[in-house]
Amino acid sequence: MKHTMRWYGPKDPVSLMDIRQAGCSGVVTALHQIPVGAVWTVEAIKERISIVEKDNQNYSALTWDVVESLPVHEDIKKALPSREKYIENYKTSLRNLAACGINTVCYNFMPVLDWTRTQLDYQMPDGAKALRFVHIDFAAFEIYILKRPGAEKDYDEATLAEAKIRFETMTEEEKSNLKRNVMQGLPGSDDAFDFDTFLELLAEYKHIGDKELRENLYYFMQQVGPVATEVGVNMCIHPDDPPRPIMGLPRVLSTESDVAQLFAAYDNPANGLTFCTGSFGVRPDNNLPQMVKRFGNRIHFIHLRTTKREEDPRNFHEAPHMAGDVDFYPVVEALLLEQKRRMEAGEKVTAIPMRPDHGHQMLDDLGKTTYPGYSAIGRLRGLAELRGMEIAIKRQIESI
Ligand code: DNO
Repeated sequence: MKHTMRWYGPKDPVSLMDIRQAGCSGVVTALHQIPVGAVWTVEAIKERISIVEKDNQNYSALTWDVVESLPVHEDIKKALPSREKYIENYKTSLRNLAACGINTVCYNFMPVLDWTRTQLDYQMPDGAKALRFVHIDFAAFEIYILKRPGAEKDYDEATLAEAKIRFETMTEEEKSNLKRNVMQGLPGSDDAFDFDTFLELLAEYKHIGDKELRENLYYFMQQVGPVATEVGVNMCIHPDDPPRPIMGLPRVLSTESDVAQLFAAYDNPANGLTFCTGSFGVRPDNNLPQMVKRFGNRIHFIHLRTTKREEDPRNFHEAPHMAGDVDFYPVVEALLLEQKRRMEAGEKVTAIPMRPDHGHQMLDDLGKTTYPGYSAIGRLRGLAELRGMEIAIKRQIESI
């Protein structure tokens, strides 16, 4: 695999040198400064490439391997008439990226929110901090803090009763932390992001159910897919996180069958997958090694991370990479066998870019402010463990 790390750009407290010294040969980044829906110009892309490559003469080389993400405008997800303009812009960005030699583009199709957690500093037994999702806290948030109309309808009696008690016993500080944590998953969120705007965004999905969102995703892929194919860009959708509907919003990329349906809607390798073990792995009904075997040639990017379901299995926290619900051995083995297949078939990309996804906040990073899940040392630990496993399995495959 090609080892990479996410880099949020020049403002990221984790430097390119940190990423290099973690043992990576590439980064995954995005032009976060460009508003969603606007074209990524060749000039802006080239500028970022030159920043990534600036120390390549003096140190081991880093390359920009994957765009994570080229975000999809909400109007496309909602199938508004203005989607045509945003789809055209998306195509232009794909052409521009290809012209600059960047051929792997990650995106997601989650309405309004991206990833969602209720706690960003869950203390692990060793004192490190992890991201966590607590079902009752989330219910308490949307019913009593956000006050989403109709939220109660999404919960059973027992959950509603528990959420009520939870809210009533929460301190003001806990309430404001919960609000801040959930809102972190909103692209571009900040303290100024008010609930009224948020509720309006949610309400705009009132008439969009599972079926409609699927149609809108497939339409998007059918439109941009031919351009991606023509210019040699592999698109790779990121699964929903958590992989189930939340806040009354449909989610259409959570399971093996969701992936299969999307692939059938535009049957071409350019319509591919970001295989995120952390997101898919939250559901016990997702068989990860089986998914790798089935979708192998469509996996263009890999996120390796695991969560641990808690006593209440609707809750999960992000576990150490080798100690969660994902059994990495068969997953990594299946991925390496896919690479072997590509090599033998003489395909262009034989080392699939992977990044250790998220990591605990630990050691020196406990005192620093970093992007939630993206501190340096926790990811370095995850990468080191995964790399060891990869080397061992590779040896084993070669010796067969
Ligand atoms: C979370 C990430 C996601 C991912 C997007 C891709 O840490 O994995 O935010 O980047 O969903 O579009």
